Amino acid sequence: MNKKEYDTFLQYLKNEDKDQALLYVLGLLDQGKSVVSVYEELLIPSLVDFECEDPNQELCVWYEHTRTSIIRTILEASYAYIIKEREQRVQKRVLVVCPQEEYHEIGAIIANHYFSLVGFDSYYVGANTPNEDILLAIKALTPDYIAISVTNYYNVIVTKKLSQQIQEQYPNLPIILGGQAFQREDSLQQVQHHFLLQNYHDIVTFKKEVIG
Ligand code: B12
Repeated sequence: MNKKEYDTFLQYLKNEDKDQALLYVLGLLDQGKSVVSVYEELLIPSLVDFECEDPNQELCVWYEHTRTSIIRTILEASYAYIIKEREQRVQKRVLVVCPQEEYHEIGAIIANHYFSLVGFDSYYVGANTPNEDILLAIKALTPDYIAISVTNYYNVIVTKKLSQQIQEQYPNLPIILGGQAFQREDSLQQVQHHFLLQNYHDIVTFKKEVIG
């Protein structure tokens, strides 16, 4: 990790300077820094290690929302570099979803980008997607895998139901789980699944396992 780059980026975020934060990251990508390095060294730590420095705690939610929104913009803007860096297509589709009530979507967007980067045709539906709509998306897109991203532990129950519905209606569709909620062993045991993937390295290993 390049500490100078991270400190510079963090300063832009602390100033809520969306334009400079975005231009800085695009500049690094133009200079040849890889998408994965940008995500792992700058974007992910800036959210995971977020600490509110304002003594007025009421304002912290606002700071958190603003930072998330800036990171989301940068993630979307980096997609052109994913197309450039993408490995040979593997002709397999992955559908990435956040279940009902799951508003945390940055992890899902990153997973979607990582699947694309290693050659999958990856589709992301959006945060807080009702189970019925996810089942319809499966019908429309006919994916080879479905990846469910869950951050909030309280959404494990709705995910358990979703996983059962998928198994009933699409018994041959492998289910991938990921996200902070599944760092807990008890959550993982509640939801039927075939794979647990949490980061870029896991996705690379998964590709080797299923594609060869
Ligand atoms: C930003 C944020 C929000 C934003 C999200 C905006 C958005 N558009 O996504 C908003 C403001 C909406 C929000 C709301 C809430 N939040 Co919040 N939020 C966060 C925060 C600060 C960052 C989350 C984030 O984006 N992290 C960065 C990403 C990159 O990390 P990640 O999600 O873990 O994803 C990584 C991996 O998990 C993995 N991954 C994730 N999914 C998948 C899927 C696959 C297939 C793969 C391969 C990998 C993968 O890849 C990513 C890269 O490594 C965290 C604090 C934290 N330390 O994480 C709290 C946090 C997640 N929130 C929390 C809470 C409690 C809430 C609220 C209930 C608060 C409230 N009272 O309103 C609501 C709940 C909303 C809901 N029902 O979902 C708690 C969750 C605790 C719990 N119960 O489990 C946390 C941990 C804060 C805390 N310490 O209490 N939040």
